[in-house]
Amino acid sequence: MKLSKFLYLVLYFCSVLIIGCNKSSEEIKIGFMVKQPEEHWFQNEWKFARQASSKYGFKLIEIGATDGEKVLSGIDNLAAQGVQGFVICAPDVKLGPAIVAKAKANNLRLMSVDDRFIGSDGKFIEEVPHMGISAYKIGEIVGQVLFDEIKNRCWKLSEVGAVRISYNELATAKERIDGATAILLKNGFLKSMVFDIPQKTTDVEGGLNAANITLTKKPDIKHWVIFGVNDETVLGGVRATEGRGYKAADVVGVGIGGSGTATVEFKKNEPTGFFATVLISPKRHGYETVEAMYHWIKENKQPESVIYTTGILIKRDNYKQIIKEQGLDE
Ligand code: FCA
Repeated sequence: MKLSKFLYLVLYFCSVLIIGCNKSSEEIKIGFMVKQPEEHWFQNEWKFARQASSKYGFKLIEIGATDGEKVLSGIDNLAAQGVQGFVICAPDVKLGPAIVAKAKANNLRLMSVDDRFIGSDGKFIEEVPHMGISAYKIGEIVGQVLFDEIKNRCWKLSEVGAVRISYNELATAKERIDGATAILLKNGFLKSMVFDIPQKTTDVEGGLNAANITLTKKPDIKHWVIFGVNDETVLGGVRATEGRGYKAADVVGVGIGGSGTATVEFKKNEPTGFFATVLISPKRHGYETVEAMYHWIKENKQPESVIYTTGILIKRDNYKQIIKEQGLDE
C-alpha cells in the first residue's frame, strides 16, 4: 500500500472515531419534576421512570419542586445539566405559561403528567403533551362504591353525611370530586347531607384538617362517607373520624391512588374506615411519559397530545392480586 493511501485510511478511521465520540457525548438526559416528592404516587412514578431509563439507556434526573420558585430554578438546573427535555407535575397548574416559556428559552422539550397546565385564558395549554387520569370517570367509580356500601350497611340516608373534601384549584381534582358527587346524588343521596370542605394541601394533613371542620360542625351525624382527590386526603378524613370516636363500621372512605398509603390500611388486621380505593397507574404515568420523551428527543417523534388513563377498584379482599396483576408492588 502506498504511504498516501495509508495516511488517508488513518485519517478516515480517526474521523469516524471522533464523530462517534461526539455522538456519545450527546447522551440523552431527561428530567422528571414532581410537586410532592414524599407522596407514594410520585415516588412510584419516579421508580417506573427509572425502569425506562435503564431499558433505553438515557439518564434520568429527578427533581422535587414544591413551589413555583423551585420549579423555575429546577428547570435552569436541568438545562445546566444538559437535559434535552423534561416531564413535570407542577405544584400549581397556573404556572403553566411560565414553565412553557422557560422550557422554550432553554430549548427543552416539555410534557406534563397528572396535572394539566392552565393558560392565562383559563383553558388547558394544549400544545404541551399530557398524560393524566380519566378523572371524572374515576370519581364516578368512587361515588358508586360509596353508595353501594351505604346500601350494604343498611344505613338510613337521612343519617349519612358526605365529607366532600375539595381542591378546586386543580381541574383533575375537581373532576374526580364532581364525578363522585354526581353519582351519589343520582342514586338518591340527599343533597343537604353533602358537606363541601376545601383542603389547603392534598396530603393527609390537608384532608384531616378539612374533615375536622365538617365533623365539628355536624356532631350529630351517625355515619360518614368520605371522598377527595387522592388516598392521602381520604385517609386524613378517616383519621379525623377516628379522632372523634367514630368506629370503622360507621365510616366509608374511598380514595384514588392505590399505592402504599392505601395498602397499609388494607394490611391492618382490623378494617378501618378506609374502605377502598381506585388503583391508578404510576407505571404508565412514570414509564410511558419518559419513554415518549425519549423517542421525541431521539427520533423527533412527537408524543400523543393527550392520554387519559383508567383506574380499577381495589379493596382489602382483592388488592394483593390486582396490584400484582398490574405489575405493581403493594
Ligand atoms: C394529582 C394528585 C396526586 C395523584 C395524581 C395522579 O397530582 O395530587 O395525588 O392523584 O394527580
